[in-house]
Amino acid sequence: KTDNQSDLAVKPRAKSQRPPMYKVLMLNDDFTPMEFVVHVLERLFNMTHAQAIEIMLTVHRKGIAVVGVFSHEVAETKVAQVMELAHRQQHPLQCTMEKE
Ligand code: NFA
Repeated sequence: KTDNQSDLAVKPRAKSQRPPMYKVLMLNDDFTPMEFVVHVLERLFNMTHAQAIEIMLTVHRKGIAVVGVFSHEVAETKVAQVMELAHRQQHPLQCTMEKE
């Protein structure tokens, strides 16, 4: 018997698909203090002080940088937490997310 006509036709295996991941991006502005951005990166993105300074300076120089890649739910939470902290201190810091 050939495969296609057999009684036990084999279904194509569903491709194992990983959930889509989302980049969290931080944007530069002229007003948010550098040390506040460093604090946010340490506090919410579990970076060391050295890593946080490096990423903050990348945002400062290039205008934008990826600060982490997460599931949709975690990325949304991180963005909301950054915006909340910034707003509470009246800093205009902006954070957004985009599908990888
Ligand atoms: N550009 C800001 C300043 O010179 C620092 C900054 C870095 C702001 C990264 C936002 C993001 N004080």
